Amino acid sequence: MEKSALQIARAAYQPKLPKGLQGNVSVKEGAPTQSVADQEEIKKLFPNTYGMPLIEFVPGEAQSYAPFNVGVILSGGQAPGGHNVICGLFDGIKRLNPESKLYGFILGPGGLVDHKYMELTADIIDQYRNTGGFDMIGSGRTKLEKEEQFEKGLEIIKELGIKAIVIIGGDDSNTNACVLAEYYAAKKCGVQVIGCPKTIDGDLKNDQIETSFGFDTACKTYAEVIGNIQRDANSARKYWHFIKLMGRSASHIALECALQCQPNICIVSEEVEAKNQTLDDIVTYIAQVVADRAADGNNFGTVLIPEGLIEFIPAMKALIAELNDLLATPEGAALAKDQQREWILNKLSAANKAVYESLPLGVAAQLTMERDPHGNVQVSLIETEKLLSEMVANKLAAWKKEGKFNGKFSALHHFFGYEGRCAAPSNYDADYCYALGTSAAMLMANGKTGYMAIVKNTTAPAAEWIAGGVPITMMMNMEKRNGEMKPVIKKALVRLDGAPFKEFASRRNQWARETCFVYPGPIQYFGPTEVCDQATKTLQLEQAK
Ligand code: FBP
Repeated sequence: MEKSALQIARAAYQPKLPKGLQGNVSVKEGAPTQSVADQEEIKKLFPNTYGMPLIEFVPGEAQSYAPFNVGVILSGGQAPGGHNVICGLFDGIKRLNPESKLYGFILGPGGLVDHKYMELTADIIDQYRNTGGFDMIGSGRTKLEKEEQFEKGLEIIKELGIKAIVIIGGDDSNTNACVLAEYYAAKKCGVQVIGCPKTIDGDLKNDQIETSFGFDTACKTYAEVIGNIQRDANSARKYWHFIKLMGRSASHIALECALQCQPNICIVSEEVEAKNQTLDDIVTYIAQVVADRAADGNNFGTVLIPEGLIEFIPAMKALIAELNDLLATPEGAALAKDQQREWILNKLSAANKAVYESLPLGVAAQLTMERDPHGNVQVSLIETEKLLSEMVANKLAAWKKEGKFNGKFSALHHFFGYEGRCAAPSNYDADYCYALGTSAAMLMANGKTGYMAIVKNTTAPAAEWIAGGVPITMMMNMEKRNGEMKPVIKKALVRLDGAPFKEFASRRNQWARETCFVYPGPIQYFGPTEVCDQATKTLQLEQAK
Protein backbone atom coordinates (compact mmCIF):
# COMPACT_ATOMS: atom_id res chain seq x y z
CA MET A 1 0.00 0.00 0.00
CA GLU A 2 1.57 3.34 -1.02
CA LYS A 3 1.24 5.81 1.83
CA SER A 4 0.92 9.58 1.95
CA ALA A 5 3.37 11.63 4.00
CA LEU A 6 0.64 12.32 6.58
CA GLN A 7 -0.23 8.63 6.84
CA ILE A 8 3.41 7.76 7.51
CA ALA A 9 3.83 10.48 10.16
CA ARG A 10 0.46 9.71 11.70
CA ALA A 11 1.22 5.98 12.05
CA ALA A 12 3.68 6.90 14.79
CA TYR A 13 1.00 8.68 16.86
CA GLN A 14 0.45 6.86 20.14
CA PRO A 15 -3.18 7.37 21.16
CA LYS A 16 -3.60 8.68 24.67
CA LEU A 17 -5.26 6.32 27.15
CA PRO A 18 -7.23 7.09 30.32
CA LYS A 19 -5.27 6.44 33.54
CA GLY A 20 -7.55 3.50 34.35
CA LEU A 21 -6.40 1.67 31.22
CA GLN A 22 -2.71 2.61 31.16
CA GLY A 23 -1.21 -0.16 33.29
CA ASN A 24 -2.68 -3.08 35.17
CA VAL A 25 -6.43 -2.79 35.21
CA SER A 26 -8.96 -3.78 37.79
CA VAL A 27 -12.75 -3.71 37.60
CA LYS A 28 -14.93 -1.53 39.81
CA GLU A 29 -18.55 -2.66 39.70
CA GLY A 30 -21.47 -0.33 40.35
CA ALA A 31 -24.98 -1.18 41.54
CA PRO A 32 -27.30 -3.39 39.43
CA THR A 33 -28.92 -1.48 36.54
CA GLN A 34 -32.39 -1.25 35.02
CA SER A 35 -33.47 -0.50 31.47
CA VAL A 36 -34.41 3.14 30.79
CA ALA A 37 -38.05 2.11 30.29
CA ASP A 38 -40.27 -0.97 29.96
CA GLN A 39 -38.29 -2.79 32.67
CA GLU A 40 -40.57 -5.81 32.98
CA GLU A 41 -40.66 -6.59 29.25
CA ILE A 42 -36.92 -6.09 28.77
CA LYS A 43 -36.11 -8.21 31.81
CA LYS A 44 -38.29 -11.02 30.46
CA LEU A 45 -36.59 -10.85 27.03
CA PHE A 46 -33.05 -10.76 28.45
CA PRO A 47 -33.10 -12.98 31.56
CA ASN A 48 -29.35 -13.68 31.35
CA THR A 49 -28.05 -10.21 30.55
CA TYR A 50 -30.49 -7.91 32.37
CA GLY A 51 -29.67 -5.93 35.48
CA MET A 52 -25.87 -6.26 35.34
CA PRO A 53 -23.83 -3.48 36.99
CA LEU A 54 -22.02 -0.58 35.36
CA ILE A 55 -18.27 -1.25 35.10
CA GLU A 56 -15.40 1.17 35.58
CA PHE A 57 -11.75 0.35 34.95
CA VAL A 58 -9.30 1.59 37.54
CA PRO A 59 -5.55 1.06 38.05
CA GLY A 60 -5.00 -2.31 39.72
CA GLU A 61 -2.64 -5.18 40.47
CA ALA A 62 -0.96 -7.35 37.83
CA GLN A 63 -3.00 -10.44 36.95
CA SER A 64 -2.36 -13.33 34.63
CA TYR A 65 -4.83 -14.12 31.87
CA ALA A 66 -5.11 -17.27 29.78
CA PRO A 67 -4.92 -16.64 26.01
CA PHE A 68 -8.29 -15.94 24.42
CA ASN A 69 -9.31 -15.54 20.80
CA VAL A 70 -11.54 -12.68 19.76
CA GLY A 71 -13.57 -11.92 16.62
CA VAL A 72 -14.32 -8.37 15.50
CA ILE A 73 -17.04 -7.08 13.16
CA LEU A 74 -17.51 -3.62 11.67
CA SER A 75 -21.20 -2.98 11.07
CA GLY A 76 -22.97 -0.30 8.99
CA GLY A 77 -21.67 3.00 7.65
CA GLN A 78 -18.00 3.89 7.95
CA ALA A 79 -16.93 6.21 10.76
CA PRO A 80 -13.43 7.61 11.38
CA GLY A 81 -11.67 5.72 14.16
CA GLY A 82 -12.94 2.20 13.51
CA HIS A 83 -9.41 0.99 12.79
CA ASN A 84 -8.23 2.40 16.12
CA VAL A 85 -10.92 0.45 17.98
CA ILE A 86 -9.47 -2.68 16.39
CA CYS A 87 -5.90 -1.56 17.19
CA GLY A 88 -6.86 -0.92 20.84
CA LEU A 89 -8.52 -4.32 20.97
CA PHE A 90 -5.49 -6.04 19.44
CA ASP A 91 -2.98 -4.32 21.73
CA GLY A 92 -5.29 -4.94 24.71
CA ILE A 93 -5.60 -8.70 24.24
CA LYS A 94 -1.92 -9.11 23.33
CA ARG A 95 -0.91 -7.18 26.44
CA LEU A 96 -2.93 -9.59 28.58
CA ASN A 97 -1.53 -12.61 26.82
CA PRO A 98 0.60 -12.50 23.64
CA GLU A 99 -0.83 -15.90 22.60
CA SER A 100 -4.32 -14.44 22.16
CA LYS A 101 -5.52 -14.03 18.58
CA LEU A 102 -7.77 -11.51 16.85
CA TYR A 103 -9.92 -12.48 13.85
CA GLY A 104 -11.65 -9.91 11.67
CA PHE A 105 -14.90 -10.93 9.96
CA ILE A 106 -14.98 -9.63 6.41
CA LEU A 107 -17.50 -7.09 5.12
CA GLY A 108 -19.59 -6.80 8.25
CA PRO A 109 -21.90 -9.17 10.14
CA GLY A 110 -22.35 -11.18 6.92
CA GLY A 111 -18.73 -12.34 7.36
CA LEU A 112 -19.61 -14.12 10.59
CA VAL A 113 -22.61 -15.86 9.02
CA ASP A 114 -20.74 -16.76 5.83
CA HIS A 115 -17.52 -17.71 7.63
CA LYS A 116 -15.42 -15.07 5.84
CA TYR A 117 -12.60 -13.96 8.12
CA MET A 118 -8.90 -13.21 8.40
CA GLU A 119 -6.51 -13.30 11.31
CA LEU A 120 -5.36 -9.80 12.16
CA THR A 121 -1.65 -10.01 12.87
CA ALA A 122 0.68 -7.25 14.07
CA ASP A 123 1.86 -6.61 10.48
CA ILE A 124 -1.69 -5.94 9.33
CA ILE A 125 -2.69 -3.91 12.39
CA ASP A 126 0.36 -1.65 12.06
CA GLN A 127 -0.68 -0.66 8.53
CA TYR A 128 -3.91 0.82 9.83
CA ARG A 129 -3.03 2.65 13.04
CA ASN A 130 -4.71 6.08 13.17
CA THR A 131 -6.14 5.74 9.67
CA GLY A 132 -9.69 6.46 8.56
CA GLY A 133 -11.98 4.02 6.81
CA PHE A 134 -13.04 0.45 7.50
CA ASP A 135 -10.96 -1.08 4.71
CA MET A 136 -8.90 -3.28 7.05
CA ILE A 137 -11.74 -5.84 7.04
CA GLY A 138 -14.61 -3.93 5.36
CA SER A 139 -18.12 -3.29 6.66
CA GLY A 140 -21.65 -4.29 5.71
CA ARG A 141 -25.28 -3.77 6.60
CA THR A 142 -26.42 -7.38 7.07
CA LYS A 143 -28.54 -7.45 10.23
CA LEU A 144 -27.63 -10.17 12.71
CA GLU A 145 -31.09 -10.95 14.04
CA LYS A 146 -32.13 -14.48 13.13
CA GLU A 147 -31.41 -17.67 15.03
CA GLU A 148 -30.07 -19.41 11.91
CA GLN A 149 -27.50 -16.61 11.62
CA PHE A 150 -26.52 -16.98 15.28
CA GLU A 151 -26.09 -20.72 14.79
CA LYS A 152 -24.06 -20.31 11.59
CA GLY A 153 -21.89 -17.82 13.46
CA LEU A 154 -21.44 -20.25 16.31
CA GLU A 155 -19.98 -22.86 13.93
CA ILE A 156 -17.07 -20.62 12.92
CA ILE A 157 -16.70 -19.23 16.44
CA LYS A 158 -16.17 -22.77 17.72
CA GLU A 159 -13.87 -23.69 14.85
CA LEU A 160 -11.59 -20.71 15.58
CA GLY A 161 -11.77 -21.13 19.36
CA ILE A 162 -13.23 -17.63 19.70
CA LYS A 163 -14.31 -16.66 23.22
CA ALA A 164 -15.72 -13.23 22.45
CA ILE A 165 -17.11 -11.21 19.56
CA VAL A 166 -16.87 -7.42 19.38
CA ILE A 167 -19.50 -5.69 17.24
CA ILE A 168 -18.64 -2.14 16.28
CA GLY A 169 -21.87 -0.48 15.16
CA GLY A 170 -24.74 1.93 15.66
CA ASP A 171 -27.94 1.62 17.70
CA ASP A 172 -29.41 -1.25 15.67
CA SER A 173 -26.15 -3.22 15.52
CA ASN A 174 -25.68 -2.86 19.27
CA THR A 175 -29.27 -3.91 19.90
CA ASN A 176 -28.54 -6.99 17.82
CA ALA A 177 -25.26 -7.51 19.72
CA CYS A 178 -27.30 -7.66 22.91
CA VAL A 179 -29.75 -10.16 21.43
CA LEU A 180 -26.78 -12.28 20.33
CA ALA A 181 -25.17 -12.02 23.78
CA GLU A 182 -28.41 -13.19 25.39
CA TYR A 183 -28.79 -16.04 22.89
CA TYR A 184 -25.26 -17.37 23.48
CA ALA A 185 -25.60 -16.89 27.25
CA ALA A 186 -28.94 -18.73 27.34
CA LYS A 187 -27.42 -21.60 25.40
CA LYS A 188 -24.34 -21.55 27.63
CA CYS A 189 -22.07 -21.48 24.56
CA GLY A 190 -19.28 -19.73 26.43
CA VAL A 191 -19.22 -16.90 23.87
CA GLN A 192 -19.22 -13.30 25.06
CA VAL A 193 -20.51 -10.40 22.92
CA ILE A 194 -19.37 -6.80 23.42
CA GLY A 195 -20.55 -3.70 21.51
CA CYS A 196 -18.82 -0.42 20.61
CA PRO A 197 -20.70 2.83 19.86
CA LYS A 198 -20.09 3.92 16.24
CA THR A 199 -21.78 6.30 13.81
CA ILE A 200 -20.94 9.68 12.34
CA ASP A 201 -24.63 10.55 12.81
CA GLY A 202 -24.05 11.06 16.55
CA ASP A 203 -27.43 9.58 17.44
CA LEU A 204 -26.12 6.75 19.63
CA LYS A 205 -25.69 8.65 22.87
CA ASN A 206 -27.37 8.78 26.25
CA ASP A 207 -26.55 9.13 29.93
CA GLN A 208 -23.87 6.47 29.56
CA ILE A 209 -22.50 7.10 26.06
CA GLU A 210 -21.16 10.63 25.59
CA THR A 211 -20.87 10.37 21.83
CA SER A 212 -20.56 7.80 19.09
CA PHE A 213 -17.13 7.68 17.52
CA GLY A 214 -16.63 9.27 14.12
CA PHE A 215 -19.00 12.17 14.81
CA ASP A 216 -16.08 14.37 15.86
CA THR A 217 -13.95 13.80 12.76
CA ALA A 218 -16.85 13.80 10.29
CA CYS A 219 -18.20 17.11 11.60
CA LYS A 220 -14.75 18.70 11.61
CA THR A 221 -14.23 17.55 8.01
CA TYR A 222 -17.56 19.04 6.90
CA ALA A 223 -16.96 22.19 8.94
CA GLU A 224 -13.66 22.74 7.17
CA VAL A 225 -15.31 22.67 3.74
CA ILE A 226 -18.34 24.68 4.84
CA GLY A 227 -15.93 27.31 6.22
CA ASN A 228 -14.06 27.37 2.91
CA ILE A 229 -17.31 27.78 1.01
CA GLN A 230 -18.36 30.57 3.35
CA ARG A 231 -15.11 32.40 2.72
CA ASP A 232 -15.61 31.97 -0.99
CA ALA A 233 -19.18 33.25 -0.68
CA ASN A 234 -17.99 36.24 1.31
CA SER A 235 -15.34 36.96 -1.32
CA ALA A 236 -17.46 36.77 -4.49
CA ARG A 237 -20.71 37.91 -2.81
CA LYS A 238 -22.94 36.43 -5.48
CA TYR A 239 -23.99 32.91 -4.45
CA TRP A 240 -26.25 31.29 -1.91
CA HIS A 241 -24.88 27.85 -1.07
CA PHE A 242 -27.40 25.16 -0.13
CA ILE A 243 -25.46 22.45 1.69
CA LYS A 244 -27.04 19.12 2.60
CA LEU A 245 -25.29 17.24 5.41
CA MET A 246 -25.39 13.53 6.18
CA GLY A 247 -27.30 12.13 9.10
CA ARG A 248 -29.99 9.66 8.13
CA SER A 249 -32.41 10.83 10.78
CA ALA A 250 -31.08 13.12 13.52
CA SER A 251 -29.73 16.63 12.78
CA HIS A 252 -26.71 16.45 15.12
CA ILE A 253 -24.22 16.83 12.25
CA ALA A 254 -25.95 19.89 10.77
CA LEU A 255 -26.27 21.47 14.22
CA GLU A 256 -22.62 20.83 15.12
CA CYS A 257 -21.47 22.27 11.77
CA ALA A 258 -23.66 25.32 12.41
CA LEU A 259 -22.09 25.80 15.85
CA GLN A 260 -18.63 25.55 14.30
CA CYS A 261 -19.22 27.68 11.19
CA GLN A 262 -22.05 30.13 12.06
CA PRO A 263 -23.84 29.92 8.70
CA ASN A 264 -26.76 32.20 7.86
CA ILE A 265 -29.28 29.38 8.14
CA CYS A 266 -29.36 25.87 9.56
CA ILE A 267 -32.57 23.86 9.47
CA VAL A 268 -33.00 21.41 12.36
CA SER A 269 -35.40 18.58 11.47
CA GLU A 270 -36.42 17.95 15.08
CA GLU A 271 -37.57 21.58 15.40
CA VAL A 272 -39.50 21.37 12.13
CA GLU A 273 -41.36 18.35 13.46
CA ALA A 274 -41.96 19.83 16.91
CA LYS A 275 -43.39 23.02 15.42
CA ASN A 276 -45.41 21.06 12.86
CA GLN A 277 -43.88 23.18 10.09
CA THR A 278 -44.79 22.76 6.45
CA LEU A 279 -42.42 22.82 3.51
CA ASP A 280 -43.77 26.27 2.74
CA ASP A 281 -42.93 27.46 6.28
CA ILE A 282 -39.30 26.41 5.75
CA VAL A 283 -39.15 27.94 2.28
CA THR A 284 -40.67 31.20 3.53
CA TYR A 285 -38.15 31.36 6.39
CA ILE A 286 -35.20 30.89 4.03
CA ALA A 287 -36.60 33.34 1.48
CA GLN A 288 -37.11 35.96 4.19
CA VAL A 289 -33.49 35.66 5.33
CA VAL A 290 -32.37 35.97 1.68
CA ALA A 291 -34.58 39.04 1.19
CA ASP A 292 -33.40 40.69 4.44
CA ARG A 293 -29.76 40.16 3.56
CA ALA A 294 -30.41 41.43 0.04
CA ALA A 295 -31.85 44.61 1.55
CA ASP A 296 -28.43 45.08 3.20
CA GLY A 297 -26.71 44.48 -0.13
CA ASN A 298 -25.67 40.91 0.77
CA ASN A 299 -26.80 38.61 -2.02
CA PHE A 300 -24.91 35.63 -0.66
CA GLY A 301 -25.02 33.17 2.19
CA THR A 302 -25.07 29.59 3.39
CA VAL A 303 -27.93 27.26 4.27
CA LEU A 304 -27.28 23.95 6.08
CA ILE A 305 -29.88 21.23 5.54
CA PRO A 306 -29.93 17.91 7.39
CA GLU A 307 -30.24 14.85 5.17
CA GLY A 308 -33.27 13.48 7.02
CA LEU A 309 -35.34 16.69 6.82
CA ILE A 310 -38.00 15.44 4.40
CA GLU A 311 -39.18 12.73 6.80
CA PHE A 312 -39.54 15.20 9.67
CA ILE A 313 -41.91 17.54 7.83
CA PRO A 314 -45.24 16.17 9.03
CA ALA A 315 -47.06 16.83 5.73
CA MET A 316 -44.27 15.20 3.71
CA LYS A 317 -44.21 12.23 6.04
CA ALA A 318 -47.94 11.73 5.48
CA LEU A 319 -47.52 12.09 1.71
CA ILE A 320 -44.61 9.61 1.60
CA ALA A 321 -46.61 7.08 3.67
CA GLU A 322 -49.58 7.29 1.29
CA LEU A 323 -47.32 7.07 -1.77
CA ASN A 324 -45.63 3.97 -0.28
CA ASP A 325 -49.04 2.31 0.10
CA LEU A 326 -50.35 3.37 -3.32
CA LEU A 327 -47.28 2.28 -5.22
CA ALA A 328 -47.21 -1.06 -3.41
CA THR A 329 -50.63 -2.00 -4.88
CA PRO A 330 -50.48 -4.22 -7.99
CA GLU A 331 -51.99 -1.39 -10.07
CA GLY A 332 -49.49 1.14 -8.72
CA ALA A 333 -46.51 -1.17 -9.15
CA ALA A 334 -47.42 -1.94 -12.78
CA LEU A 335 -47.78 1.69 -13.90
CA ALA A 336 -45.66 3.03 -16.73
CA LYS A 337 -43.54 5.98 -15.59
CA ASP A 338 -45.33 8.48 -17.85
CA GLN A 339 -48.72 7.55 -16.35
CA GLN A 340 -47.63 7.74 -12.75
CA ARG A 341 -48.20 11.40 -12.00
CA GLU A 342 -51.77 11.52 -13.26
CA TRP A 343 -52.69 8.21 -11.58
CA ILE A 344 -51.20 9.36 -8.29
CA LEU A 345 -53.01 12.70 -8.40
CA ASN A 346 -56.32 10.87 -8.90
CA LYS A 347 -55.71 8.51 -5.99
CA LEU A 348 -54.15 10.76 -3.33
CA SER A 349 -56.23 12.15 -0.47
CA ALA A 350 -56.96 15.88 -0.80
CA ALA A 351 -54.35 17.03 1.75
CA ASN A 352 -51.56 14.90 0.32
CA LYS A 353 -52.55 15.84 -3.23
CA ALA A 354 -52.07 19.51 -2.40
CA VAL A 355 -48.58 18.83 -1.03
CA TYR A 356 -47.67 16.64 -4.00
CA GLU A 357 -48.81 19.29 -6.47
CA SER A 358 -46.78 21.96 -4.70
CA LEU A 359 -43.52 20.08 -5.27
CA PRO A 360 -41.21 20.79 -8.18
CA LEU A 361 -41.81 18.11 -10.84
CA GLY A 362 -38.34 16.59 -10.45
CA VAL A 363 -38.72 16.09 -6.73
CA ALA A 364 -42.26 14.72 -7.08
CA ALA A 365 -40.86 12.23 -9.57
CA GLN A 366 -38.05 11.25 -7.13
CA LEU A 367 -40.69 10.50 -4.52
CA THR A 368 -42.36 7.99 -6.78
CA MET A 369 -39.42 6.44 -8.57
CA GLU A 370 -36.79 5.48 -6.05
CA ARG A 371 -37.95 2.54 -3.90
CA ASP A 372 -35.82 0.46 -1.56
CA PRO A 373 -36.21 -3.34 -1.32
CA HIS A 374 -38.94 -2.86 1.31
CA GLY A 375 -41.00 -0.64 -1.01
CA ASN A 376 -40.10 2.62 0.75
CA VAL A 377 -39.01 5.87 -0.84
CA GLN A 378 -35.26 6.28 -0.41
CA VAL A 379 -35.35 9.68 1.21
CA SER A 380 -31.57 10.07 1.23
CA LEU A 381 -31.68 10.15 -2.58
CA ILE A 382 -34.05 13.11 -2.61
CA GLU A 383 -32.12 16.25 -3.39
CA THR A 384 -33.57 18.33 -0.58
CA GLU A 385 -31.01 21.07 -1.15
CA LYS A 386 -32.27 21.51 -4.73
CA LEU A 387 -35.90 21.20 -3.70
CA LEU A 388 -35.53 24.01 -1.18
CA SER A 389 -33.50 26.34 -3.38
CA GLU A 390 -35.91 25.89 -6.29
CA MET A 391 -38.88 26.67 -4.08
CA VAL A 392 -37.06 29.65 -2.53
CA ALA A 393 -36.29 30.94 -6.05
CA ASN A 394 -39.99 30.68 -6.99
CA LYS A 395 -41.05 32.51 -3.84
CA LEU A 396 -38.49 35.26 -4.35
CA ALA A 397 -39.62 35.69 -7.96
CA ALA A 398 -43.19 36.18 -6.70
CA TRP A 399 -41.99 38.62 -4.02
CA LYS A 400 -40.03 40.53 -6.66
CA LYS A 401 -43.24 41.15 -8.56
CA GLU A 402 -44.86 42.36 -5.34
CA GLY A 403 -41.87 44.61 -4.64
CA LYS A 404 -40.93 42.65 -1.51
CA PHE A 405 -37.55 41.51 -2.83
CA ASN A 406 -35.05 43.60 -4.76
CA GLY A 407 -31.93 41.48 -4.69
CA LYS A 408 -30.38 38.70 -6.74
CA PHE A 409 -30.64 35.04 -5.90
CA SER A 410 -28.25 32.56 -7.43
CA ALA A 411 -27.95 29.16 -5.74
CA LEU A 412 -25.25 26.47 -5.72
CA HIS A 413 -25.72 23.01 -4.22
CA HIS A 414 -23.53 20.63 -2.23
CA PHE A 415 -23.94 17.35 -0.39
CA PHE A 416 -21.34 16.49 2.25
CA GLY A 417 -21.53 12.96 3.51
CA TYR A 418 -19.27 10.22 2.30
CA GLU A 419 -16.16 12.44 2.26
CA GLY A 420 -16.35 12.73 6.06
CA ARG A 421 -16.85 9.07 6.90
CA CYS A 422 -13.31 7.86 6.22
CA ALA A 423 -11.20 10.90 7.06
CA ALA A 424 -8.10 10.27 9.18
CA PRO A 425 -9.47 10.35 12.73
CA SER A 426 -8.95 13.54 14.72
CA ASN A 427 -6.90 13.19 17.90
CA TYR A 428 -10.20 13.00 19.76
CA ASP A 429 -11.49 10.07 17.70
CA ALA A 430 -8.06 8.40 17.53
CA ASP A 431 -7.78 8.47 21.35
CA TYR A 432 -11.47 7.75 22.02
CA CYS A 433 -11.53 4.76 19.69
CA TYR A 434 -8.27 3.30 20.97
CA ALA A 435 -9.64 3.58 24.51
CA LEU A 436 -12.93 1.96 23.43
CA GLY A 437 -11.02 -0.96 21.88
CA THR A 438 -8.89 -1.34 25.01
CA SER A 439 -12.03 -1.24 27.20
CA ALA A 440 -13.63 -3.91 25.03
CA ALA A 441 -10.55 -6.11 25.57
CA MET A 442 -10.79 -5.60 29.34
CA LEU A 443 -14.52 -6.36 29.40
CA MET A 444 -13.86 -9.62 27.60
CA ALA A 445 -10.90 -10.52 29.76
CA ASN A 446 -13.14 -10.06 32.79
CA GLY A 447 -15.78 -12.41 31.44
CA LYS A 448 -18.41 -9.76 30.60
CA THR A 449 -21.07 -10.18 27.93
CA GLY A 450 -23.96 -8.01 26.74
CA TYR A 451 -21.92 -4.88 27.53
CA MET A 452 -20.99 -1.90 25.42
CA ALA A 453 -17.51 -0.43 25.91
CA ILE A 454 -17.72 3.19 27.04
CA VAL A 455 -15.40 6.08 27.75
CA LYS A 456 -16.65 9.12 29.66
CA ASN A 457 -15.48 12.57 30.75
CA THR A 458 -14.01 13.10 27.28
CA THR A 459 -13.93 16.89 27.36
CA ALA A 460 -11.18 16.59 30.00
CA PRO A 461 -7.58 15.67 29.05
CA ALA A 462 -7.43 12.04 27.91
CA ALA A 463 -5.64 10.81 31.03
CA GLU A 464 -8.72 11.83 33.05
CA TRP A 465 -11.17 9.97 30.83
CA ILE A 466 -13.10 7.20 32.56
CA ALA A 467 -13.31 3.87 30.75
CA GLY A 468 -15.67 1.04 31.48
CA GLY A 469 -18.74 -0.79 30.24
CA VAL A 470 -22.50 -0.41 30.31
CA PRO A 471 -24.97 -3.30 30.10
CA ILE A 472 -26.71 -2.84 26.74
CA THR A 473 -30.07 -3.75 28.29
CA MET A 474 -29.76 -0.61 30.44
CA MET A 475 -30.16 1.57 27.32
CA MET A 476 -33.17 -0.27 25.94
CA ASN A 477 -36.86 0.41 25.64
CA MET A 478 -39.68 -1.15 23.64
CA GLU A 479 -40.53 0.44 20.28
CA LYS A 480 -42.76 -0.48 17.37
CA ARG A 481 -40.70 -1.76 14.43
CA ASN A 482 -42.45 -3.13 11.33
CA GLY A 483 -45.69 -3.36 13.29
CA GLU A 484 -44.19 -5.32 16.20
CA MET A 485 -42.97 -4.18 19.63
CA LYS A 486 -39.21 -4.79 19.84
CA PRO A 487 -36.50 -4.09 22.43
CA VAL A 488 -34.20 -1.41 20.98
CA ILE A 489 -31.63 1.14 22.09
CA LYS A 490 -33.33 4.51 22.00
CA LYS A 491 -32.07 6.69 19.13
CA ALA A 492 -30.94 10.11 20.34
CA LEU A 493 -32.41 12.92 18.25
CA VAL A 494 -31.51 16.59 18.75
CA ARG A 495 -33.14 17.77 21.97
CA LEU A 496 -34.71 21.17 21.64
CA ASP A 497 -34.18 21.69 25.37
CA GLY A 498 -30.52 20.63 25.09
CA ALA A 499 -27.63 23.07 25.42
CA PRO A 500 -26.35 22.76 21.80
CA PHE A 501 -29.73 23.61 20.24
CA LYS A 502 -30.38 26.38 22.77
CA GLU A 503 -27.00 27.95 21.98
CA PHE A 504 -27.77 27.81 18.26
CA ALA A 505 -31.29 29.19 18.71
CA SER A 506 -30.00 32.10 20.77
CA ARG A 507 -27.58 33.17 18.05
CA ARG A 508 -29.21 32.24 14.74
CA ASN A 509 -31.01 35.54 14.13
CA GLN A 510 -27.75 37.44 14.27
CA TRP A 511 -26.02 34.85 12.07
CA ALA A 512 -28.90 35.13 9.57
CA ARG A 513 -28.78 38.90 9.12
CA GLU A 514 -25.12 39.65 9.62
CA THR A 515 -22.15 37.79 8.19
CA CYS A 516 -20.69 36.02 11.24
CA PHE A 517 -18.98 33.17 9.41
CA VAL A 518 -16.29 31.20 11.24
CA TYR A 519 -13.66 29.33 9.23
CA PRO A 520 -12.56 26.28 11.28
CA GLY A 521 -9.87 25.13 8.80
CA PRO A 522 -8.69 21.53 8.39
CA ILE A 523 -8.32 19.04 11.25
CA GLN A 524 -4.88 19.46 12.80
CA TYR A 525 -3.00 16.39 13.96
CA PHE A 526 0.18 18.06 15.21
CA GLY A 527 0.43 21.28 17.17
CA PRO A 528 -1.01 23.10 20.17
CA THR A 529 -3.61 21.20 22.17
CA GLU A 530 -6.28 23.92 21.77
CA VAL A 531 -6.02 23.42 18.00
CA CYS A 532 -5.62 19.63 17.92
CA ASP A 533 -7.53 18.17 20.86
CA GLN A 534 -10.84 20.05 21.11
CA ALA A 535 -14.01 17.98 21.42
CA THR A 536 -17.05 18.98 19.35
CA LYS A 537 -19.05 22.07 20.36
CA THR A 538 -21.99 19.72 20.94
CA LEU A 539 -20.08 17.74 23.53
CA GLN A 540 -18.55 20.82 25.13
CA LEU A 541 -21.98 22.41 25.53
CA GLU A 542 -23.56 19.18 26.76
CA GLN A 543 -20.80 18.63 29.32
CA ALA A 544 -20.62 22.24 30.54
CA LYS A 545 -21.85 22.26 34.11
P1 FBP B 1 -24.58 4.22 10.27
O1 FBP B 1 -25.79 4.63 11.05
O2 FBP B 1 -24.58 2.79 9.90
O3 FBP B 1 -23.31 4.62 10.99
O4 FBP B 1 -24.56 5.02 8.90
C1 FBP B 1 -24.77 6.39 8.88
C2 FBP B 1 -24.79 6.96 7.48
O5 FBP B 1 -23.53 7.49 7.14
C3 FBP B 1 -25.89 8.00 7.35
O6 FBP B 1 -25.44 9.26 7.73
C4 FBP B 1 -26.30 7.88 5.91
O7 FBP B 1 -27.65 8.22 5.73
C5 FBP B 1 -26.11 6.43 5.61
O8 FBP B 1 -25.11 5.98 6.49
C6 FBP B 1 -25.69 6.13 4.20
O9 FBP B 1 -25.64 4.75 4.04
P2 FBP B 1 -24.91 4.01 2.85
O10 FBP B 1 -23.46 3.95 3.19
O11 FBP B 1 -25.50 2.64 2.88
O12 FBP B 1 -25.14 4.78 1.60
